[in-house]
Amino acid sequence: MKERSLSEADVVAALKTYTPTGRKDEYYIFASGGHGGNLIVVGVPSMRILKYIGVFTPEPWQGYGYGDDGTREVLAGGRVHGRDITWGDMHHPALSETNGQYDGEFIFVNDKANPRVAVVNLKDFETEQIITSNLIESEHGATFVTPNTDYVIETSQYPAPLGGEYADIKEYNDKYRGAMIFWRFDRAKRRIVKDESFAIELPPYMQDLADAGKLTSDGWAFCNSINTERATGGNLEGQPPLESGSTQNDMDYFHVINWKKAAEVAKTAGKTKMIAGMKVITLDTAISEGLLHFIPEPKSPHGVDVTPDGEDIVVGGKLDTHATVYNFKKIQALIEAKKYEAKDPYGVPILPYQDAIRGQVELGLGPLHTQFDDKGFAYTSLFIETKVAKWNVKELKLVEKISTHYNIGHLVAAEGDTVSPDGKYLVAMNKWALDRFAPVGPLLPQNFQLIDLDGSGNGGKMQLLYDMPLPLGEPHNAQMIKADKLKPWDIYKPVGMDPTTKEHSPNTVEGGKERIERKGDTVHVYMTAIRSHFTPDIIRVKQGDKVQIHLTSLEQAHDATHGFALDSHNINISLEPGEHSDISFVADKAGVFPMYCTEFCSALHLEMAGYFLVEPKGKK
Ligand code: RUQ
Ligand code: CUA
Repeated sequence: MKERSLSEADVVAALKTYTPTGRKDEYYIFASGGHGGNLIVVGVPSMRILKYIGVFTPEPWQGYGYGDDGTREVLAGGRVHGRDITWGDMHHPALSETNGQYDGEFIFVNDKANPRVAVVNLKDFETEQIITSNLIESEHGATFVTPNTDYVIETSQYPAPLGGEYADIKEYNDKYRGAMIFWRFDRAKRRIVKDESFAIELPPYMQDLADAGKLTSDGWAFCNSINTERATGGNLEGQPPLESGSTQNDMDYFHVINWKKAAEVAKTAGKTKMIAGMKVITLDTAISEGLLHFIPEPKSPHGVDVTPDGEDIVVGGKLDTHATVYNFKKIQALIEAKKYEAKDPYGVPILPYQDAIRGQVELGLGPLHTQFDDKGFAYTSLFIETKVAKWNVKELKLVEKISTHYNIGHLVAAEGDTVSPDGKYLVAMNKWALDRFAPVGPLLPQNFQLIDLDGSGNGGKMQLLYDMPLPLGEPHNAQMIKADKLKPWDIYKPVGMDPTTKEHSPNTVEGGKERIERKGDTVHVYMTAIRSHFTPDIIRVKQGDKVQIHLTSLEQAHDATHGFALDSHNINISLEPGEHSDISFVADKAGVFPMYCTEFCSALHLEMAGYFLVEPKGKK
C-alpha cells in the first residue's frame, strides 16, 4: 500500500474488482459505442472489455461489411433515402425482455443521426438486421422494448416533414412533425417486421427519451419533450438561437401513449395513413381515439424511467433541480374522468400536472437519468453537479450522493431496467475524462466508473471502485445483465451455417467437394478452410469475371477461427468454426493477388495462403 500510495479504501476497491485470470465476470454490460456506431461488451466487476460488435459501422476484425454478402446485406438494410451510411450515433441499447426480465436473447440499438434500429443476436453476438423507415429524419427515444419485446420503440427527436418531404422551416408549425414508431419484433423470425409495425404522428416538439410501461403500466409508453416553444433557431435570420428559443417555457409536455390500444387502431382498416411505406396513425386519429395525452413537465427535462413495479414514472429535470415522480394510477384516473386543464395547439388534451404527480424530490443540479435497485432506492445522474444521487422512491427522500468524474450522463445498474433489479453495481457513464488518465491529446476518452451499491466495507455508503476509459465514441446508455442469463454458442453447428440467416447455407461446401465452376460470366469457387489450408489455394479467373467465393469452415473446435483476406479488393472475412460465408465481387483488375488467413490459427498459419490470379483480358 505504501509503495503504491494506496489508501485503505483503494485496497477495498481493488479487492472488490480484482478478477484473477480464468475467473469470469458476474455481469455483462452492453454499452452503446456512440459515434463509433458499434456495441461494446464489458465484464463487471472487472471492467474488462470483452468484445466490440459491429452494428452500424463496418468492423474489419469480424469481417463485418468487408466483402461478406450476408453482413453487406445487413448494412444495406440501413440505407437512408437510398444512401449507404457507414456510421451511426448509437445511444440506447435495450435487451430483449420476457415478462419484464432480461432474457439474454437479443439486444436492440438505435442510431440517433440516421434514424435506424438494429437487432443483435446474443447467440453469436452478431448483428442480424438493420431497419429504417425514412419516415423521420432523426431520433433519440430509442430503443426501448415493451415487457415481452412485442415492440421496439423508436421516437423522433428533431421534427421534420414526415417521409422525407420538403417544407421551408417557416412552415414548421404546420408541416413539421415528430413520430413514435412501434417496430414489431417477431422473436421466432428474429426480425423486426415492417408490415406489422406502425407509427403515431406527434406535434413538432422535440421528443426526447422514452420508456415502456411495465406490470401496472404495461401497455403504455412515456416520452419527454423539449422545445414545446417550437423554436426553430435562425440566428442569422433575426431569430434567437435554438438553445434560448427552446427554453422559454417553465413547462414542457410529458407524453402518455396507450400503445396497446394504438396497436389495435393500427390494425383497423382506414385508421392509418401510409407514409414512406409505414403505417401512421395521424395526430387527429391519435387524439380522437384517446391514444395520446400530455402532462406538463418542468423545464426541458431529459430522462424518463419507469419504476420496477410500473407504478411511477421518474422524469429527470435537467434544467430543474428535481426528479418529478408521475403516478400511473393517478394518470389513469384523470384520463378516465377526461379531466383536462387545456389542449395544446394541435388539440392534444393536457392533464393537470398537480393531480398527475406523486411528488418531487430535490436532487441537485442537472438530474438526467434514473436507475433502480432491489431495495426501493433510485439512483439519478446529476450532469451539472457530476454526482449520482441515491434517493428513496417511496418517501421521495434524498439519501446520499457520490461524486463522478466527470459530467455523468446515463448510469446503469445491474438488471436496472427490469421488474426486479439486482442492486449491487452501478456504472456511471461519464463524458470527457478530464484528468483521470495519461494524456492522449485534445480529444478526451470517456470514463465508465464502477460504483458499489452495497456499501460493504464502506459504512453502507456507495463506493467508487474502478475507472475505465472508453476511447471509441461517446457511449450513452448501457444495459447490465447477469452473465449466466446468456447462453452464447461456441461454434456454428452443424458445419455450414450462415450467421446472418442462422440457417444451413445452400452453398455450403463439403470437404472433398471443393471445386471451381464457371456459369456464364460468373466463376463460382467452392472453397473450404481447415487448419492450415484453403482448398482450392489457387484460383484462376479472367479480367472482368464476376467471382463468387463460397467459403465454408470445416472446423468444429472453439479455438479455430480463420480469416480470409484478398489483397487490393477490400475483402476481409472472419470465419468462425463451422461458419459459411459467400463473397461476391468483380475481378476488374488483372494481376496476381495473394490471399491468406488473417488469424494466427496454427503453427502453419503463415502458410495458410494461396493465389488469386486474374488473367488480363484478351490473353490467349
Ligand atoms: S442521452 S446523457 Cu440518453 Cu442520448 Cu442522456
Ligand atoms: Cu487459418 Cu491462420
